[in-house]
Amino acid sequence: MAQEKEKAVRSIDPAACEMLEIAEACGLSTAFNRAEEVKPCPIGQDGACCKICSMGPCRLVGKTTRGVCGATLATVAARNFARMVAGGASAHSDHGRDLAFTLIAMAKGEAQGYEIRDPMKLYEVARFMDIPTEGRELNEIALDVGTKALEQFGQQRGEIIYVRRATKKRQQRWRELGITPRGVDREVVETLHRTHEGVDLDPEHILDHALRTSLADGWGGSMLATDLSDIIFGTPNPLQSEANLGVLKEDEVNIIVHGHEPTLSDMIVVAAQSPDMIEYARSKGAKGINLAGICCTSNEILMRRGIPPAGNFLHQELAVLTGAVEAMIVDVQCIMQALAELSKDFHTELITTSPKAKIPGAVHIEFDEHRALDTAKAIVRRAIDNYPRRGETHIPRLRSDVVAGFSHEYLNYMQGGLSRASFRPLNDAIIAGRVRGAAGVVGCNNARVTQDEGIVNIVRELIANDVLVVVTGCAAHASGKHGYLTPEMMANAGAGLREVCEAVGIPPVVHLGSCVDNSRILTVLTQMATEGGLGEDVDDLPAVGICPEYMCEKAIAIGTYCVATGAYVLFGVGSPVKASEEVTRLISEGWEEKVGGKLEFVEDWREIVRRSLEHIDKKRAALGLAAYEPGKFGRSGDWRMPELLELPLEQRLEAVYGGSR
Ligand code: MSK
Repeated sequence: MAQEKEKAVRSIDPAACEMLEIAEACGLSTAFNRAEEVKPCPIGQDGACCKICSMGPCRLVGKTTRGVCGATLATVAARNFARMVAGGASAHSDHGRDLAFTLIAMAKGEAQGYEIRDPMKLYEVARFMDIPTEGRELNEIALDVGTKALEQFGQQRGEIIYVRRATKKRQQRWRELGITPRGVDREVVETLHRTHEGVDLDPEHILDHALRTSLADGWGGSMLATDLSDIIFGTPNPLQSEANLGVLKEDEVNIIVHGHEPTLSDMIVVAAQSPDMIEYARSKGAKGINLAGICCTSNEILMRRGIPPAGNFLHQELAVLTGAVEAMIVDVQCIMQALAELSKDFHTELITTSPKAKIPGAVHIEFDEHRALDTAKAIVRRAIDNYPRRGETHIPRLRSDVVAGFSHEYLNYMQGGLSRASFRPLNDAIIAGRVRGAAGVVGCNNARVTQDEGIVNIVRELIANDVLVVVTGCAAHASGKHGYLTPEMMANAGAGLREVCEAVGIPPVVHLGSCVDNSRILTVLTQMATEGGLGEDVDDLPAVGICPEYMCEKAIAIGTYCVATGAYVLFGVGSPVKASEEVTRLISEGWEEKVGGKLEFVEDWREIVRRSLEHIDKKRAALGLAAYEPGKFGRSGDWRMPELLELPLEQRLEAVYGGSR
C-alpha cells in the first residue's frame, strides 16, 4: 500500500527535517520513525481482515476466500469501508452537534463571552430553514436555528434539510437511489447495524448505505458545523498570516491549539489578547503571548482571526520538540497519544479540554461553553506560569506568508461585488478555456508517505496546467508552509489561470478552511453547476477532488460524500479495499453509474495529476467546450506580474486585494 520510505524522504518540509534531526540526536521518538518501526499489517491494510465477531479475526488471504460465517472478501471489504465512513461522519457530525448546543446556549445568554459575529449569515441560514426572521430579536432567531440544527441529528424520517441546497437533479437522483439521508445519527447507527455480523451481506447494498451515511455528513453534520461556526465566529474573509514552526517565538509564551473545534480556541484567542493576561505574561519575563495552531483548530482560527498555523498533522510532535511551547491545548480528533509521553521530556504542558477526550499523562481542564472565557483564561494563565520552566529551545527559522480564509460567500463577492455576486466570471473563464477546470486538494498527512510531497507536487502541477485549486485541512497547511497560499504564486500558474486570478483578485490556490469546511466545496460546486454553461449538475463539471496523503476515517467520509455529490475523487497513499477487486470496481465504475462520481486510490502523485487532467478534459469535451490550449490566454494581465513581484508582500496584497482585505 504505502511506499517504503528512506529517512531522507520523511518530509519535504525543511523545518520538519530540521526537527527530525534534533529528535534523532536526542533519541526521541516521533510518528516518522515509528512508521518505519511499526510495519502495517498487510491484511488489514488492504481490507481483507474481518474482526466484527469473536469467531475471527478472519484473514481472507491466499486460499481462504471466506470467513468462518461464510462472509466473502467483497462483503468484508465493503463492511470495513462502510465502517470507516461511519466513523468519519460521526466525528464531523458530533462537531456540528456541539456547535448547535453552543448556539442555543448563546441565544439563551448562557454562553459566556460568545456573540453572534455574523448576523447576515444567521438570517441566511434561518431563511433556508424556514425560520421566521421579521421583527424578531437575533437571539430568538438563533435559538430556533440552533434547535432546528439539532433536530437534523436525531431526525428519523424525511430528508435532512440541507439536501435542498443540492441541484434539483442531484436531489432527484438521491431520491431515486434511496440514499437521501434522513437524519445524521440514524444513518450512522444503521451503518453500524448493517455491518454487524450477519446483517447486510451484499457488498453493493452495504456501499449504497455508505453513500447515504456520507451524505449525512457532507450535507448534514459538516455543513451545519460550517454554517453555525460562521454565525458564531464570523464568516471568513481573506487575511494575511504566516505558516510553519518558525511562527513560534523565542521571547513570548507560546500556546498551541490543536484539534478541530473552534469553540474553545476562539475564546483562547480572546483570553491571550486580553491586557490582563499580557501583563501577567510580562510579569513572568515574557514579551507577550504568542498563539499558533496545528491541524484544523488552526484552520478555524487562522481564517477568522489570522492566528498562524505552526503546521499540519505531522508537525504536532515537532512543535513540542522545539522546547518553546508552554502549553499544547487539544480538543478532539487527530491528536497523537504520543504527545503526552513526548511532553514529559520538555516543559510543555499537554492540556485536554473536551469532555469526550482524555489522554493518560495529560492535564485535563474541561471546557464548558457556559463559562468559556473563565476556562480560557485559566488555561492561558497556566501556560504563562509554565514559561519560567522553559529550557533550551530550537525553533526552525522557517515560515511562509499565507493569505487564507476564503469562504464561498467571499468568493461570490469577489466575482461581482455586493450587487452582482455570482460564480459567472469563473464559469465564463472555464467555458473560454482560460481556466481548464477546478480541483479541491484536501486531507491529512500520513507518516507512511513523505510529508507534504504528494500535496505540494499535485497543487504545483495543477495550477501550472491552469486548474484553479481550493485547499482545506492539512493540505491547506502544507500549501501554506510551502508558499502556495500567496498572490505571488500566480507566477507559477498557467497564463490563463494567472490572468483570471489577477482580474478577480484571488491566488491560484485558495484556502477554503478546515475539514468540516469541505462542505464549502459542495456549495461552490453546486453553485458552479447551477450558474449555467457548465451542465446541470456537479458530475458535469470539469472538476476533481484529491486527497493525496489521507490518514483517517474522516477523509474517507469526505471522499465518499464528494463522490455521492458527483465528483471524481482520487486518494493517494493506498486503497483500504485493495484486496477486493469487486469492491474496488463498485466504488469506481459502480458508483460512477449510480451517482456520476467515482472513487479511486492511486499511490503515485504523477498518476493522480494525469488522471485529474484527463478527467477535466473529458468533461470539457462532454460539455462541448473548446479543447484546453495552454498559452492561448494570459497576455492581457501579464504586464502587472513583474511589477507586482518586485513589491514587498504588504504592497502586493494591497495591489491585488485593495481595500477588501
Ligand atoms: S486535521 S482529519 S489530519 S486533514 Fe482536519 Fe488534518 Fe486530516 Fe486531521
